[in-house]
Amino acid sequence: THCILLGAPIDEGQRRPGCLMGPAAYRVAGLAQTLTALNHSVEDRGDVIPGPARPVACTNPAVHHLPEVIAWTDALRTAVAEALDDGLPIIMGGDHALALGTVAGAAVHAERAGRPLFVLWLDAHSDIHTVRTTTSGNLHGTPIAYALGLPGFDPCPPFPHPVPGANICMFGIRSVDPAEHAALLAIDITVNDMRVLDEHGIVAPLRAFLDRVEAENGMLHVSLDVDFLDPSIAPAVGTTVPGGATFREAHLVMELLHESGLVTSLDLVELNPFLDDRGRTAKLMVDLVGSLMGRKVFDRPTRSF
Ligand code: DIR
Ligand code: MN
Ligand code: MN
Ligand code: MN
Repeated sequence: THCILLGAPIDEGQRRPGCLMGPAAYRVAGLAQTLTALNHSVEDRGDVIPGPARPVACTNPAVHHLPEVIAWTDALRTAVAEALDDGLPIIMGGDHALALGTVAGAAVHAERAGRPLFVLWLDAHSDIHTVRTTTSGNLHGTPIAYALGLPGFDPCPPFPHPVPGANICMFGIRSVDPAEHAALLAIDITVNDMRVLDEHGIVAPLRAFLDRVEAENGMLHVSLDVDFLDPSIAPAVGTTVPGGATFREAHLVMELLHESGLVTSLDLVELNPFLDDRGRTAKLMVDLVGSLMGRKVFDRPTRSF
């Protein structure tokens, strides 16, 4: 696979400074070297540069940095849609507000390719606020609602080709705000919260989703938020929530994704290197990408017991 690294040092979608160091941390942690060692070609296109932030009217006084986030959205939509022509874009964030642009870029490309777009959201949070409903004002909590084409994004460029709720699947969810709860109930979206994973494990629900992507010849955008992982293994994130995915659960997700061969683009979001413990979270994220791109303990045929 030709892997295209895109840095997205966006920090404005939340309030704790540090995510802008994410792309540098992934480079230091050896993301490119990890991919090269797995026999992939790697092209680091450097950091995406947003255009100027232009003032916009916004009726929700809690919202902050909307002009900056819109500038990032425009720049990332174009960069991801273009990168998809050439290979597998891996977007090194940056906070989760970058997904307003990356999912839009994937949607642009999918429409051109005449294929449906599916989204796998690996996160503690459902990120389904609109610019109107967010009470924190942190736009990293909004990309799912934007991708669905929900109303409430008036100041933003319209989402190019909205993703049907049925094409979105979430894993790891354990923190949902009241307005998000209402939105999730109103939409046909698959929410595999931590309770589902406790009860059924990760394999059956993930295979069910991947089977649908394959049956429809879909493109698959994966958005991996660091807080999907349990804070005990991934401390470098501003919004830790206890009870997250374990080390093996996370690797298993990636291994199943690799076997499916379906992933067409990937976000790595919310890493805050300032909060890390000797780079362990950055290294874990790089290792998860390794599993997603084919690293395994044994390269063996299926019979193992
Ligand atoms: C919360 C937190 N739902 C908000 N969202 C986060 O501010 O809207 N998403 N941290 O990753
Ligand atoms: Mn700022
Ligand atoms: Mn998120
Ligand atoms: Mn999150």
